[in-house]
Amino acid sequence: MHKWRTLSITKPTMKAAWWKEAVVYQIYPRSFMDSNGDGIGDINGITQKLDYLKDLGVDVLWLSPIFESPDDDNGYDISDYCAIMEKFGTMEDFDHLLDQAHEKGLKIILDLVVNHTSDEHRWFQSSRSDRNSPYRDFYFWREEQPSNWLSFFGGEAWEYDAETSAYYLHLFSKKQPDLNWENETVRQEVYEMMHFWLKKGVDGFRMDVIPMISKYLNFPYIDTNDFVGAIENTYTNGPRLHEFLSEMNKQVLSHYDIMSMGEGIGIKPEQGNLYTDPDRKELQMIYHFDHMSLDWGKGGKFDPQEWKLTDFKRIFREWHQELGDKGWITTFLDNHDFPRMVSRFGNDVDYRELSAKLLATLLCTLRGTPCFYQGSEIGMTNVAFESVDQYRDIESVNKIKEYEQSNGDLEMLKPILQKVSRDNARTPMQWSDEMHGGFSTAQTTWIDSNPNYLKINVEANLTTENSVLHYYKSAIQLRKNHPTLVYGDFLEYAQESESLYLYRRWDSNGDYLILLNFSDELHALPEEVKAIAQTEKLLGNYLKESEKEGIIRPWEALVYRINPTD
Ligand code: TEU
Ligand code: CA
Repeated sequence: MHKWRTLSITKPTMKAAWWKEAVVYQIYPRSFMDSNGDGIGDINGITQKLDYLKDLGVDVLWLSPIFESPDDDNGYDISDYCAIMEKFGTMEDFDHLLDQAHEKGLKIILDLVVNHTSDEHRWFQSSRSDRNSPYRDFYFWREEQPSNWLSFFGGEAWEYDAETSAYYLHLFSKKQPDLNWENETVRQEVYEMMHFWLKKGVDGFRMDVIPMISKYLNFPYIDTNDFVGAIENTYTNGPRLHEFLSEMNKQVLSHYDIMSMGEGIGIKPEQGNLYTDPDRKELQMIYHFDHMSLDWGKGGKFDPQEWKLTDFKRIFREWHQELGDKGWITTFLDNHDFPRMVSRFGNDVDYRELSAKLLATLLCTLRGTPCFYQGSEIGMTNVAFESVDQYRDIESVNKIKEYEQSNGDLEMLKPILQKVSRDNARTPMQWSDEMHGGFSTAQTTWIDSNPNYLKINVEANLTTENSVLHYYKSAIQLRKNHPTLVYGDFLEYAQESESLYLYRRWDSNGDYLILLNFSDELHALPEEVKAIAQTEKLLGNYLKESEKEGIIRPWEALVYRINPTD
């Protein structure tokens, strides 16, 4: 009966840290809350909602960029790192937000976007206008086009600039020239800017495309049919990357008790510890994309394929094994760059609430710091925009243009956009069933709301006992009350199942069993799991107990504590 108690209980070697125990909540400021009725979310809007966030139980708020920017890529193109975007408010508004957040025990981390700046940043302006400018070498200028690199947002990554008769590198849009980290002054400027925010009391950074800051200076040719391969093999993990990160740690990060969370694009499990092993003194954690990109086809993100649970499980298993008791990851299933998690990994039609709750259970019981994106806590879904004119994201807009120019049938593109566009996650937060979901009192907002706000909104969730929101609160509290769910070891059952994700988290403080059914069908639990006896149920997303024993219902999520046996 108790054969599964034979797990050898070892002493935990994983070091405890507040940022491992924390739950992160990402805010996309322009879509969170509009306080002044201009149709754009803003900083004061966030301040208004701090009590809501505190009540949800999250600890750290990651704000997508709030800095001055011409907004070519919604603020990921920064023209002044130390100024607030006018649309979002003022520096006083920000100081007030930080103050209020701290008063409530919430931390705030900012988006550090230093692989590139805006082309409207004064460094680039000077660099472009004068070949002898001290800023010339802040960017990559070449007389001849060095290679065939492609940009993430379509077209070539080397842009010819007529003003100065040379090519510059931009891995993202033309308005996002890549910074040359080989130049020591660039690095010093970045570190100084980081100190500016940290001295204000900011609690850390999420670091945008950080694996890309060191370039292979021969800019090797890529296989243009394999963009994912180009990212992994050529654009990321350049020769001086770890040198730069150690330097940043030494000069900046190590001076504060803060969170550092790298966007881990292009990082493979075997590289995870190079970034996050504490002994190496670089970053605390990264979030890898392996489970997010597994359905990108050869042509990249706009060529979606179905994902498989076995791949998903294998990825987390491999990361877990590779990191061991050293490095650490952030876990996430969506953010402002991806479709909504319930639409992608759950079933947003027949089992929206159950599957949203299941995904929350997953993130709150996996090893890694969970990072939730605004709106997931009420089960917000992808949006089916009827017209391509409703898209705002540069990635989608460029794709639409490309289609138009090649006489592609836009009707064919529509279902793809509805599935993969980043705007799926960028529609306004749904607070109530009022106009624009209570996000704004303006007639029109910068992007249309998802019409399902009539049904899916915070107010309705607050007043419904069994709502997704209330479940989130319980799942978050569960993680906080049981540190084994943070630090414990990880053991899987039925690895080959395409429907069931079944695992155990355990250490000398406790032993937990997590059962997740990622399918629309009822399944029998494997014998080895049924044999685990004497358990206490801590969390479940169905109201009633199942009448049959040993089965798990569609999208059912269960967390048990396995009682110690003698
Ligand atoms: O994203 C990095 C990135 O590579 C994304 O382009 C991602 O691959 C893509 O969104 C998937 O479709 C970061 C930011 O999160 C993103 O919003 C920015 O557009 C990008 O960097 C440039 O700063
Ligand atoms: Ca506003």
